[in-house]
Amino acid sequence: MVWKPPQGIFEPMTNLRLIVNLGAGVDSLVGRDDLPRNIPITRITDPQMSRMMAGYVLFAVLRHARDIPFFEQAQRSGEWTYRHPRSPEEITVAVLGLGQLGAKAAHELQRQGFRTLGWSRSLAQIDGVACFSGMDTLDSVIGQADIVVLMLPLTPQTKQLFDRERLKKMRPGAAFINVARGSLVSQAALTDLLKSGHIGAATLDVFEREPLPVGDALWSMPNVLITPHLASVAIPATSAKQIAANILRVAAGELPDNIIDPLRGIKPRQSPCMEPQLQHTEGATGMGGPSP
Ligand code: OXD
Repeated sequence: MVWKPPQGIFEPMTNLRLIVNLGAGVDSLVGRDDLPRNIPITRITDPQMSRMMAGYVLFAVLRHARDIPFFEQAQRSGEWTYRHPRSPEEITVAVLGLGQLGAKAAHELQRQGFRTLGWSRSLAQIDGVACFSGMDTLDSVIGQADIVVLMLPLTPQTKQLFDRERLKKMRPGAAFINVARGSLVSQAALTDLLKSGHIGAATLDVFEREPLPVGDALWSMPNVLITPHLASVAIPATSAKQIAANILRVAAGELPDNIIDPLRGIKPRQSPCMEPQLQHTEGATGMGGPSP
């Protein structure tokens, strides 16, 4: 069972039958050249992790949507300042990445009444969510959103996908939430755009370097909330059952569940919120990575 295993660790393990990634993100395994051949690699995907992630995303979106940072600031100055609440229908939230975690978060957001857009490499279908796919739609999805939520997997194709140019496509004053991976984003550009106010606020759970170094400008920015990579974590009680079931499958000569392809990432599969007839647009996006 591994989480960010060091290079070469598997070489002496000649009896290895199964590798379990102790988390949902498989970016530390994809594309490595030291993985044993023909040994299945699985990841943890349990509904409680999706629920925990959806809870964090809902909190972060509601925090921005209900102007909570404004009231926190007003309280610090001892001011009773009224700002009329907006209704969720007036607020557009874009969820980028509609894998198991992203689909659940998008589903919860639309249930709250937000105008919810979803974007993923392969076209998804989620009730009440306007779904888009393909690189040619990404900037327009970002440009419509008051709140952008990043939930994409990190792959060679998505690394730094949110560079300065793309971040500038966000609506002036929009909020940015990243619960996926820091390296999807140019942190320097994000910091500059938060300073200039082009990006109005951010909730960041992940960073290019973790822990976020002492003295990083993001720490002291009043429009940034930082949490230490805990939006969702593997839950031992439920993960252990999933791992045990996979060990039994392998022992019985069967293939385990939740296999990932170490060359591509997560194997395309349906998310619980998606309809059976997924329309795959593979190739059209120019992204060869896993189904986000
Ligand atoms: C994960 C994570 O990928 O915690 O599970 O980031």
